[in-house]
Amino acid sequence: MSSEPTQLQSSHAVILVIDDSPDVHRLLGARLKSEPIDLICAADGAMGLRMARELRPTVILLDIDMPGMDGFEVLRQLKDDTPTHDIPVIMLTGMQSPQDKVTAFDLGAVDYICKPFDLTELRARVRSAVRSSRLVQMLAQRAQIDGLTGLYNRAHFDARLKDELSGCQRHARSLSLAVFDCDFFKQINDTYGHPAGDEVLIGIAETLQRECRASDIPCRYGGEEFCLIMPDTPPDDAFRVCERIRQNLGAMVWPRHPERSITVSVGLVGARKPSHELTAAEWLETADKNLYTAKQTGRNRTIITDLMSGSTLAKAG
Ligand code: GH3
Ligand code: MG
Ligand code: MG
Repeated sequence: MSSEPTQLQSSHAVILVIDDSPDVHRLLGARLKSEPIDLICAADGAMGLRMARELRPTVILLDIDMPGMDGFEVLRQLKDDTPTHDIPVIMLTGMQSPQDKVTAFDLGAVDYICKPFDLTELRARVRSAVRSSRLVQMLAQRAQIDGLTGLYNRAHFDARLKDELSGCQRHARSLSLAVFDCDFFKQINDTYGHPAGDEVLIGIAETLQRECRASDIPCRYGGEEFCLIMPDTPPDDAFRVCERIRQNLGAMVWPRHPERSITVSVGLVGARKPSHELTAAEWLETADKNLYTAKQTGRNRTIITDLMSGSTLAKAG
């Protein structure tokens, strides 16, 4: 999840053709030349699967009848693999057998095109598959975004923390994780109303985004709790980031309640070289424990655990 799919960087749709016939590659290239697409070709199933995983094309055109691994087997593997599962696949079939079409649909193909290709039909079917692919992609992205603050939501956080932790463990790179919780937030809602509370949440999200690095991942965990994943950041650097965020928030004047400032408590955990022994859930648990200690010892402070030295340190504002 750390690298974004290629298609997000290009306005052109990327179409991957998997077909053993070079003539078909040439023919499709010529027929689809006028479309706003980039066409890439694979000559067999194994190469096609590799390219699909690496390039995440918008749509795949897949020949059924290929020597070695046939199109049905390729389709099965595409649908079994998370990175390629949602890519729409159009089957290319030379045969008129209804059973092949039924099998293809059962395995998860969205459409089929019969050879020899009818030009207008081919373009219409490719365009329609590109449209549905973009829709699925947009919905998948939205499902990971918090509606109020625009930050990543908890679903994204859970998957992303696991991902970043295993990457940092594998490459012996530092990692830190912070949990922020707004102090006495319920009082803001109760005293100034829910919209004022919402504005505070948006303000916290904006501060997190502004004060962290582009490679950091701020998320809304839920309610008035936020998480910040900081890859390649040792705990002492992460501590400085958290303190800067905490102090900036504490100094902000809020238009709806200029007389009432906002503070946050922070639980932080980090390691220069994350060990393979601790899971993402255990990292979060440690950060949460530190947050609890921050609340118990007066709020508006950061409590940090350095997993290498095993030390817990409290700093108050
Ligand atoms: P503490 O200092 O111990 O963290 O106290 P607190 O009042 O911040 O914590 P508590 O968990 O008691 O209250 C959290 C409140 O956050 C309760 C809930 O109604 C409110 N809340 C959760 N989500 C939203 C939201 O999206 N908008 C607003 N305005 N309030 C929310
Ligand atoms: Mg809370
Ligand atoms: Mg709170």
